[in-house]
Amino acid sequence: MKAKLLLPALMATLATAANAAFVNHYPTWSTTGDATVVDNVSFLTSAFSDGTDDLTNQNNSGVNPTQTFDLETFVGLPSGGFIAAGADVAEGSAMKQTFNVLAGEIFTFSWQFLTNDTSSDLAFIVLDGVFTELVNSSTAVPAASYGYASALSGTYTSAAFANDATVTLAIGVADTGDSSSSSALRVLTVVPEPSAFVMLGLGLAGWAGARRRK
Ligand SMILES: [Ca+2]
Ligand SMILES: [Ca+2]
Repeated sequence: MKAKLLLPALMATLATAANAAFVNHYPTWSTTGDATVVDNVSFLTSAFSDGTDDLTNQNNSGVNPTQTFDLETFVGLPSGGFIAAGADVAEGSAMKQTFNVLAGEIFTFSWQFLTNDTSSDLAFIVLDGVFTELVNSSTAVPAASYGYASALSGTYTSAAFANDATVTLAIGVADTGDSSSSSALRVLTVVPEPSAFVMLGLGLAGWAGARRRK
């Protein structure tokens, strides 16, 4: 009886522990550059507001993408941080949020990269000052969507956090090499949640505890 009840109770406790204050979508995230909500999903582009960097104007907000140095500052990189990470960023847009995580938690989100570039534009995250590329134009495949020539979708899952912590996550898209042939990133819900490993571990502990109490 107890064993049957304990695992659902633990899972409910963990679900509650997952950051209740966390907010999924822009505009609650702070943003820089061309950042909007399209079809209820955060939408970032590297397109100028005057439309001069594409055959058609891909800018959504009327705000220009942010230049390299200011973008580095926003996402939490030092000056020269993009180059140091191997990304020759010209301009881009980003969203960021600071939130609490518990030891063992991960965060995960789904993304869709859209591009008119065939070489090196990219989407990235910066987690507490550490740059990670999500995708670049060379791997996008022809698939017209939202006015772009190519697209690629994926899911990002972080490593489990070792300790309870307050972390800052920035997610962005950027032109690299030059500022033409825009790219965009759609960011679906970002969710901090207990890792499967922690869920399994606590589930087994609960099962063992229940057996001991019999
Ligand atoms: Ca480009
Ligand atoms: Ca551009």
